[in-house]
Amino acid sequence: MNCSMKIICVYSLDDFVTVEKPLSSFSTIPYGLSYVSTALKQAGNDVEIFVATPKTKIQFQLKNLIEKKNPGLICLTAVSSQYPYICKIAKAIKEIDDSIPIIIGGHHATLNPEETIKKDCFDAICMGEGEAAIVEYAQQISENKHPSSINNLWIKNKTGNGVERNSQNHFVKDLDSFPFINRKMWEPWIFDKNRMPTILIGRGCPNKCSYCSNHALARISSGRYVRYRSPENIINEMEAILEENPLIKSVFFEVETFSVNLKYAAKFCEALKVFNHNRIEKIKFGANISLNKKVVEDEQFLKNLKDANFDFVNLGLESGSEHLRNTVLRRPKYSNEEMIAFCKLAEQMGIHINLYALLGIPGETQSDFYKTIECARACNPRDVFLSIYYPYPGTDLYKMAIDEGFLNLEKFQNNFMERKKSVLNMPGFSKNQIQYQFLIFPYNVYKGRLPFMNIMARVLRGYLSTNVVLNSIFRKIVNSKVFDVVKARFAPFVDK
Ligand code: B12
Ligand code: SF4
Repeated sequence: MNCSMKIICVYSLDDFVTVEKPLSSFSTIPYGLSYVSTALKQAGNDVEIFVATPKTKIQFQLKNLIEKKNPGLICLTAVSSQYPYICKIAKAIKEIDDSIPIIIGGHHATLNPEETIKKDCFDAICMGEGEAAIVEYAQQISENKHPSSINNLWIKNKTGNGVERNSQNHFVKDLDSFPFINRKMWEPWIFDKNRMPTILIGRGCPNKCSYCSNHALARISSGRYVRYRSPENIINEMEAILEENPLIKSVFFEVETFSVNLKYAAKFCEALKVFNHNRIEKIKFGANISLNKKVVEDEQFLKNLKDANFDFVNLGLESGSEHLRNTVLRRPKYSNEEMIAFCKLAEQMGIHINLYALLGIPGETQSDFYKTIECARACNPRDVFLSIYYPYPGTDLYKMAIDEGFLNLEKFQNNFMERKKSVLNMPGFSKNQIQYQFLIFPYNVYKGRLPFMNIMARVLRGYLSTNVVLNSIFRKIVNSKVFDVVKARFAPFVDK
């Protein structure tokens, strides 16, 4: 299929560096919109990316861009917390020129299609994977047709009064069949092009954690939901990235969890070992993993990671309360002892651990959270990424939060900087108590272990992350060259 149309793809984020260069590095580009824009470009379209932050003068900038580009189609994407802002952007576009069709895809539209299609500002929505659908949609528009009969799309009819709800395709079986994403398109929006890039190595997760969207996303289409690219295909993409930028020293492999298929993980590690073998400067790697009985019992797993030159893994502890973890969060099964032993072993082998932890879980009490502090402290990770629970519409825990009366839908707004403030009202754990625990968490985990200044820097970082403007100032400072010099000068005082 070959069509040629001018298309603008819009992404938005609130954790940004500057309005002009909002994305700190290539690790923050969204894969969904990248695959969609790459597919459109490959089909012969002229595609441009636009990235909006809460501080972008959207009306002014979009007007200029639309006048300059004269697009035939605008593509939007949104996770739930970005959705209100993306709606504002869509409305602004319609005010500038209401003849330009607007299509929205991504997690919010996929999981809340009825609510999304009702909005006047959208002409169509994409549920689930969008590569094939968007190319067909653009093709039909370029042929001056009113788009119709495209799987994975819900399309408003010409009068805007009815909706054509098309069927869902199976999940795409062979991820190697996609072209590598076009990173060049994002370059104008990237602050530091040399920092660790990420490569998406698969799609989907077999676990059914109640707070995560995966169990809901898995129901959208039929066919295999959890898929991986072949090691050869990923290494080819990595080589292309390194050729483009030889200064890169480490790569993060993005996938929900690298440890769900241990056979695949072993095969991939072996391929990475061979890849690094012939290099003078070895590339370091990182990935997300989750524990389960199989991972705990597989003595080879950490050794494979080490041999492949993995420098760190991000590991989900989430809660130190085994009761909350098993019954409310529905995490894969692991005990606190197993978690602690795994972290110790990884550190002994020279693989750093970063933990993910959750606070303000529906039904959680302060004493439950103390168990999280205790377990995180015993794991002694390099870093802990603490999030305050945020209810994503379409997930089982969102429903539970409403049923239990913890979430008042009338007052619930998708705020900027989600996961940094509690949106639940819980009798056993107030919003103020949750916020206080969020701030002093680094102190509780690292007291006596790290220098006081280092702990205070982490506390300050947590505080700044709760505010859009302060967070952006922080990002600007840490991404500046001056900061590197200051960091090197003060490293002996703040590091371990
Ligand atoms: C990698 C990842 C990231 C990366 C990359 C970001 C990104 N947006 O891709 C990083 C680390 C930067 C990140 C950040 C965040 N993430 Co994230 N992330 C993921 C993860 C693990 C994989 C996403 C992915 O790349 N999938 C593969 C791609 C190819 O699929 P896709 O994104 O679904 O895109 C396809 C379709 O949706 C569709 N599509 C998407 N957009 C469009 C647009 C059009 C026009 C069309 C036609 C189609 C279309 O076509 C795409 C290609 O097939 C998912 C978990 C998951 N299962 O999806 C969470 C997930 C998307 N993240 C989530 C969240 C909440 C966030 C953050 C808000 C976290 C935070 N507090 O900072 C930010 C938001 C960033 C932003 N501004 O959008 C949630 C979203 C929940 C929800 N229901 O809204 C998820 C689902 C995890 C969860 N908790 O459940 N994330
Ligand atoms: S293991 Fe992680 S990615 Fe998988 S369902 Fe649970 S929270 Fe989501």
